[in-house]
Amino acid sequence: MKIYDVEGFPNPLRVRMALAEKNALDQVTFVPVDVMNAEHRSDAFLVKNPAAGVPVLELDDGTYISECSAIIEYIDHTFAGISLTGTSAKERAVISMMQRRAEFMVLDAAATYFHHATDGLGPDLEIDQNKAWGNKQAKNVLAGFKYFNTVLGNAPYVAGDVFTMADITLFAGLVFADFGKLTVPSQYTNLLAWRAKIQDRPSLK
Ligand SMILES: N[C@@H](CCC(=O)N[C@@H](CS)C(=O)NCC(=O)O)C(=O)O
Repeated sequence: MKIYDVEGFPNPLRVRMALAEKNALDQVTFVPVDVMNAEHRSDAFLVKNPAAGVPVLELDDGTYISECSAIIEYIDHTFAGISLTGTSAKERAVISMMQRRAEFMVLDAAATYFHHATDGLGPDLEIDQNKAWGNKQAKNVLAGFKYFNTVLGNAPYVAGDVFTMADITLFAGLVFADFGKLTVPSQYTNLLAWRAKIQDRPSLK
């Protein structure tokens, strides 16, 4: 299988982390996408992902799968190792809920702030910026930090007792927040301690 992505970007990091957690990085061929020159908006790439984003997984039968949560579902069910998406009905539902919260409350909000209220990827790519909308999302990111600081005061990981896809999404959200220079306030000690713990995982080395 192939993964079209850009090394070092927050969403591609999610999938690379999932593969690393499964010890499966060597099972995939990474194909770099020239996002800075808008390759992801070309007709050829839009066939792979109409949302014009990376990463995209291409299976050996030619199926394209985009959206990190869907790609990680595929990875989780394909490779052995720890479960990233849960096994029981309750685990799967809670992980899915918490990963979606991490996505919209932190990661997507930080991405929107970065693209709309900062220089983002530069003037050639950041067309139709809406600064007010971007700045509103920065407030949402701060609310997300507060929420997850509380969550992580009650449990060691985002979806409970074990590391899952929800932790991957929140971690990537903090990376995206860094891109936009949105720092986690120092009083959010649970969130900061969790971040240090995740940073220490072999999958991030
Ligand atoms: N919801 C998508 C987000 C994908 C996404 O936005 N990726 C970013 C890279 S971190 C991208 O391709 N950005 C290109 C752009 O903003 O033009 C996912 O889960 O994969």
